[in-house]
Amino acid sequence: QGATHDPAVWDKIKEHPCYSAEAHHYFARMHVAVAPRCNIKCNYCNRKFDCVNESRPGVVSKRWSPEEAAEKVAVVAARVPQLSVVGVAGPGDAVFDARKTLETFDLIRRRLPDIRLCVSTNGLALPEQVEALKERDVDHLTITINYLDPEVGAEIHPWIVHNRRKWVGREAVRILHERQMEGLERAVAAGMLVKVNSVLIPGINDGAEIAAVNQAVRARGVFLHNVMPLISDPSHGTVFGLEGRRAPTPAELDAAREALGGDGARMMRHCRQCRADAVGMLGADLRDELDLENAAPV
Ligand code: CLF
Ligand code: SF4
Repeated sequence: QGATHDPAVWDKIKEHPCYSAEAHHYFARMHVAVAPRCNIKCNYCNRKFDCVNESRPGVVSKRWSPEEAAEKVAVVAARVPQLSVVGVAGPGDAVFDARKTLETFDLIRRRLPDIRLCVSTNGLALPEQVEALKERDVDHLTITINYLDPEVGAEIHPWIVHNRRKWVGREAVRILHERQMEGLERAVAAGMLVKVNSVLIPGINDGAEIAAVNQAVRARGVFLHNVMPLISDPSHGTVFGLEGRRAPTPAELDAAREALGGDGARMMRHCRQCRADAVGMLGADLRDELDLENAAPV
């Protein structure tokens, strides 16, 4: 757990409920679903719903404009003293839809200069946006990385849109992989604490592949690796290109995390696979209680 002894790093994680298992008992995050568009296809994602970079599939998040989002964040900050982090995690890709994400952050910063900002992305559009995110003091960045081997990748991501062109198959996943690694390297070089989420899909990327991902991202200075289970309930809409794939059992998930984290490397184990509009402590959503749609402005 080396780097947590660094006071500057500790300062950045001590109030972040995802980056510190301890902090999730005391601090809350709020997601604002301002980024509806996405530039890749994940076979576990139903595009009508939310990005599962961070979110439970099969739920439709409340989408806001940047202005609405900033207003709602101010309302929550006034009513939820534990609020320490605001993140954009969809419902599409927060970095592909960078204009909206950055505008939202600028508006939030004017009202809440001390809040921590967090972003989740598939990484395809990341290399060019690292600087703009860093300029806004985004210290926490999550990239979803599910494969290194293009054979494996092609089973998970059938196509991408890059440079105004659609790419399919191995060519698509080769580009996505290169961009994810470049984005990760640039973000680490910019001083961000980068977390990698990997969706564990039995029979596709479990075993050697997930271990290879873990090695590759650790070699590039990732702060935390979060291996999350595929959610394969058909009612959640995740079956499309992964027809017949089941979620890992809790024992399989534990074993995969154990195999990667055995030498003390940082593994996240308390992820709740939040919705793109989640508000509150992890696992205890306050959306209904706060009734944000009808809340008076602050
Ligand atoms: Fe949100 Fe993600 Fe930031 Fe956390 S969630 S953008 S890092 S503030 Fe956290 Fe939720 Fe797991 Fe994400 S528990 S899904 S890891
Ligand atoms: Fe869906 Fe997110 Fe994948 Fe885009 S990156 S296809 S929104 S899971």
